[in-house]
Amino acid sequence: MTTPHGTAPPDPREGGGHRPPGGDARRRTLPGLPDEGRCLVMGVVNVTPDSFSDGGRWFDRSAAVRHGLELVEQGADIVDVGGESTRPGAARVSLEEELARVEPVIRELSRQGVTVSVDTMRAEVARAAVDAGARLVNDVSGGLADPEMPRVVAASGVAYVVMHWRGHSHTMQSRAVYGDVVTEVCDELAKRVASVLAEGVAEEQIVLDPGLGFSKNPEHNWALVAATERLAGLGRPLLIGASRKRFLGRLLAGPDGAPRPFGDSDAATLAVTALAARAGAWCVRVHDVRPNADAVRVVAAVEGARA
Ligand code: PMM
Repeated sequence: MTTPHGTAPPDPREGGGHRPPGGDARRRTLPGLPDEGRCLVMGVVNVTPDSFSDGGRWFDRSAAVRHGLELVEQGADIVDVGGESTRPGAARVSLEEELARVEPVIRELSRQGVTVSVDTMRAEVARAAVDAGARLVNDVSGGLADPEMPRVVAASGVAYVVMHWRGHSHTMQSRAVYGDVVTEVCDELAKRVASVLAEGVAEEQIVLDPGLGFSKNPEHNWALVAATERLAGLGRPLLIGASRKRFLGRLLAGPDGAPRPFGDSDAATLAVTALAARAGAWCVRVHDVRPNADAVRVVAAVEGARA
């Protein structure tokens, strides 16, 4: 597979990230990542036995690589490889186990020209992943879980997702307490950004993510989805991860109140994707890539026609 993005990421401190002339700051190009002039699609490969919706399916290394390639064929711009489940209540895996799960998959996908991100909270995994070819570090803890993370990201020069996070899986739901969830998430993200900048991460590396489902109840998630435009208006690229999350399954509960199973909420994910793309999100993180890749193209066509 070939890619126009096969070169090493430029050093963002040398101006690698830029705003397209007359373009939208929310959609600006990030160092080493594609710029398609529309909301990007990040396909998920969880190399875990126990993730939210696809745990166990891609646990085998070659199955994970095959799945990553399949997602690119279906229209993924980025493939996000993770080795640790973040579902509520999940136990942490050891560093060695996480490394063994993700490093070979990232190396092989990168070798085949795929733009890969690594979903990890560990600096050492991020470092190995970047060495193996990853172009983005997707840290759901926004640098809180591992104090070394911002320095490793700064030295690597790759893009960095700072997600809103209040604690590890075993405690996160007890921390879903907010007065005004949107304002609090914005404020907490701003603090994280200030902190990682102070550690040497460059402005142009940073992507924000409200962390749907992480220390949030359904009403918090819906308030954040409703506020996508405000979040995108913070002036940084915005990533939205709604795919197959519990709040979608709860919305679609049957008459008996039983939430829809994870794999059966893909149409609801698609609706969030279209809304997020329209509201200026930089990228959506999804499991079922093809329909979401279609949806972001529809939104881009409508925006193009309006312009
Ligand atoms: N959600 C999950 C894992 N990683 N990363 C980002 N940036 N944003 C998210 O919302 C996010 C994430 C959990 O979902 P999964 O277990 O279905 O992959």
